[in-house]
Amino acid sequence: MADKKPIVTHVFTADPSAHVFNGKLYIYPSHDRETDIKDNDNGDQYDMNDYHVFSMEEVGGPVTDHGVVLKQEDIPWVQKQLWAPDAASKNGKYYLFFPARDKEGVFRVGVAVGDKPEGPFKPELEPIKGSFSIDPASFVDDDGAAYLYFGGIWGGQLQCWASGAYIKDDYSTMEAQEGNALTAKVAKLSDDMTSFVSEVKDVVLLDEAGEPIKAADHDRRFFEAAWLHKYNGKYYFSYSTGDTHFLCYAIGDNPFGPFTYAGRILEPVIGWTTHHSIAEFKGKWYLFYHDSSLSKGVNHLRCVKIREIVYDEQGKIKLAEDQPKV
Ligand code: FUB
Repeated sequence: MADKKPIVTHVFTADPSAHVFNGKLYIYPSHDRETDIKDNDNGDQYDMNDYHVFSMEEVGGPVTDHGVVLKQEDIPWVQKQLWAPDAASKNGKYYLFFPARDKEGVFRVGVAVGDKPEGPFKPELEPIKGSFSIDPASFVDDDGAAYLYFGGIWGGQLQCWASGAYIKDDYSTMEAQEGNALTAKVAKLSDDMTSFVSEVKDVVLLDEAGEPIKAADHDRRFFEAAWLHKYNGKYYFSYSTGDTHFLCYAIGDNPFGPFTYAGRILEPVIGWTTHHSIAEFKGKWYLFYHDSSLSKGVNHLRCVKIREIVYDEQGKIKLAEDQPKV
């Protein structure tokens, strides 16, 4: 696979959520920073404390860094770890969704509101009621209905909510060991995008036989980094497999799923984590992802990159560079 250049090199960036607003491409990434915290399975080394927004007129063209648009010290409920964000627009407002640990150390999802895609964003004083775990990804359907996908196992604490209520654990068991895999979650958002108006539902991933993906199937089970996009009337749920380092996707007929496993989008990259988004811009589709090449392999110092993707006749996703040139 051809190497790609980071979109920016003056700061470390990760977990890119891409959206097109007013004809421009905006990227909402995590802002990685240096730390002395040693790597662990809990992800303590991902100790980020603010967000920047980036925009561009063309893929491959100059990138504007809009600077700090939200910072930890301005969010009253947050203790630490501003992880992977996403953004959405509705009714002329812009919303930045973000996960962070609250004062008790429990990951929740917050939302901050702005008047422009590039922020700044003013945080709500409390996290979204009923939210938990990490990696929020919003999806606004053609009918205006909006949904929030979220969840992540291991350090993302999804396993702590397996009973429906938070059970603090010692992280000795990071995920289900047998039976069906833990699932990502989805809830419908209110018209003002700041609360849930449905119950939190499971995002069920099925295998080719129509059976739920199993916990032992680490090549295909959901780990973190949910993303939802629509192509040709179908709903594509994509995600990271974490410890096997793949980006995979599954296809469904509505935003709540179920989704049937359809394949891999990206093989492992340099660095432990893998996290992405997919968006259409100026008639082409792109995969936004990160690796740790800019830091020469430091897991928590990552850089955002972009690759073009295409869909085959069956709606399967392929990297454009892997396709024969015609
Ligand atoms: O950036 C911190 C965490 O690493 C994200 O929330 C995960 O998706 C992984 O990329």
